[in-house]
Amino acid sequence: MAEVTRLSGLALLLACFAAGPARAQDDATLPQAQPPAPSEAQSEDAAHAAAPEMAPETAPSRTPAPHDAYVYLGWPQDKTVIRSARFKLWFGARNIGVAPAGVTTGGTGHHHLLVDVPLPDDMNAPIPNDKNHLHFGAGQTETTLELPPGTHMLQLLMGDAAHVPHDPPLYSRRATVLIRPGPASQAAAP
Ligand SMILES: [Cu+2]
Repeated sequence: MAEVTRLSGLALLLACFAAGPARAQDDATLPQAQPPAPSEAQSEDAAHAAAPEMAPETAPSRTPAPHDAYVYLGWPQDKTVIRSARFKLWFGARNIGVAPAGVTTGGTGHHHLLVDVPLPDDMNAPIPNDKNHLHFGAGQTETTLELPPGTHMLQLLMGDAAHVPHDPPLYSRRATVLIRPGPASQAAAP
């Protein structure tokens, strides 16, 4: 009996020895940092758990394209030689409504003309707005363009209220045109 008590007393002493310095060290390295740490870790876990859910949610938030919708460049068509630096284009859409930017009515969008650039890599992002990506945010279906002589690529890409391509994206075939102003248009230019 006395033997058992001595043994358990020794075990208790050893346990205190082992726990004592360790706790002291914890206190030294993490002064008062331990109570907030678990809650921080918890909220971080929550953020991590939410992140994978949010990512797929962002992608499908793209406006669905009506399954039979398409856009097309009415003029100029592929391989057209244009005798004027300044020319009028017209374009159209079928089975999807053309609406000004900002209109969130389903089954609508507005045209964008890509000039000398490929389709955007990221179809989840708004279409850039620069001299190579022209927005027709008022719902226009024609425009007048002026391009330097030479070969140019034209392609339409529809965007939703927020200028993001539909899902799947609606774009026309790419038209390669040659701008070769004739003597008449050169003479007419001021
Ligand atoms: Cu736009």
